[in-house]
Amino acid sequence: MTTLALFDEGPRAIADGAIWLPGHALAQDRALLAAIEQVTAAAPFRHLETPGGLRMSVAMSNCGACGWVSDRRGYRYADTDPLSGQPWPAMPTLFRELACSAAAAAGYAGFEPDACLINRYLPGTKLSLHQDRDEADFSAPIVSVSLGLPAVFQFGGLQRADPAQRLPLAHGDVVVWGGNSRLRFHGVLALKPGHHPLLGEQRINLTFRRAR
Ligand code: MD3
Ligand code: FE
Repeated sequence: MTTLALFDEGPRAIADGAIWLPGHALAQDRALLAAIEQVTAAAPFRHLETPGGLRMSVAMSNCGACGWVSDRRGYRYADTDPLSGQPWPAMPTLFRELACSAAAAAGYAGFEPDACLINRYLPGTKLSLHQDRDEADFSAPIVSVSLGLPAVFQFGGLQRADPAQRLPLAHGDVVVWGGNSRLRFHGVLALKPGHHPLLGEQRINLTFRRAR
């Protein structure tokens, strides 16, 4: 007997090296949320300071062997949470398995994330156009998982001024960014207010990275 996959529409290439897996994380949404709550009980969401002294609009936490941090000294991956001085919480097995299965479905077999950045958006939160380039090896993709309120994701080219496309990202969507898309500029428009049945008034995004 086959199971009807009513929501998972299968992989779709949205750019060279970038694959959208609509609904790929839907079946695990409750378990993912429980794991996020466990991680953020130990490493709470916080608003990092940019090197220029601005408070980031997105609230962040991490799990895994290392985590992405920003402060007056710059952007980097750190083995410990600067708030606690302790190692980041371990990456839940469910997280790792989801990231590896999504990467494999997108053609990136063998992806082994060592960091998971957890971003929290409340209404009005935005993420300005940027590149993810603090990782050691750009041959590994980044896997992103969207949960909660929908957001409009923007992705441009390899130069900040390149024209940007918009992609609506819904609860349960996974996108794998590798190959020629790995260093694209990208960002998230201000989150619109709303209510999500499972997450309430927020969006949470997980990004799985091979940082080292
Ligand atoms: C395209 N997060 O954490 S996920 C980030 O929705 C980040 O929270 C956004 O950008 C969010 O750095 C976007 C999608 C994403 C993540 C990494 C990428 C798209 C990407 C790296 C390269 C190109
Ligand atoms: Fe990014």
